[in-house]
Amino acid sequence: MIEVCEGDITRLEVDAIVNAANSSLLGGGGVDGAIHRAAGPELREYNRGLGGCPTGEARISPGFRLPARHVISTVGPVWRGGGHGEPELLASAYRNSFELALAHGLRSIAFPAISTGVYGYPLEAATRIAVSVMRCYEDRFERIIACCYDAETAAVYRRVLDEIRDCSEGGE
Ligand code: AR6
Repeated sequence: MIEVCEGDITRLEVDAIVNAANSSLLGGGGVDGAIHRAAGPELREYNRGLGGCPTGEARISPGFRLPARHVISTVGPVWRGGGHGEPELLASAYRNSFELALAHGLRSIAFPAISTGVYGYPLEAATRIAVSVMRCYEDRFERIIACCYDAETAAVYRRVLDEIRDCSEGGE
């Protein structure tokens, strides 16, 4: 079951919220800033011990002051025109976040629209990759939430979820 929610990911009571982080894992703007503010300084302190995260990989932390039990930080690609491995790296960011959640026995997970803000990935293309990977994991989770911060993103997710109904691991 994949749900589209419109609003602030930091409010969700789920096993894990995914953070669209940068490779330092120490905080930034956008959803990353919101998650660090809501989790408290403990998240930054904890993440300092993780030693960063390469693009396409994921790391797990406790949720600290968040209603979510864990934060899974992943680093999406910066959009550089599409010919620099961006689709594969974005698919890996989603896939590695799901795999980490499964390895920790988590059953509910919420994602922001990774890379579509500061990192500039075109929304439609990014959503098609996100949904393609989500379809591969929907049977293994109770809840998968696409947490969209604005109405335009939510509308694109709803339409793409209608169009893409099967798993295609690499994106498409
Ligand atoms: N809840 C849900 N979604 C949100 C929230 C929120 N509270 N706030 C923003 N968004 P971005 P990126 C949406 O820029 O493109 C940071 O500085 C936002 O509207 O947060 O992966 C990091 O440190 C957009 O749809 O992430 C990195 O340096 C989506 O989240 C860099 O930005 C992603 O936008 C990562 O850039």
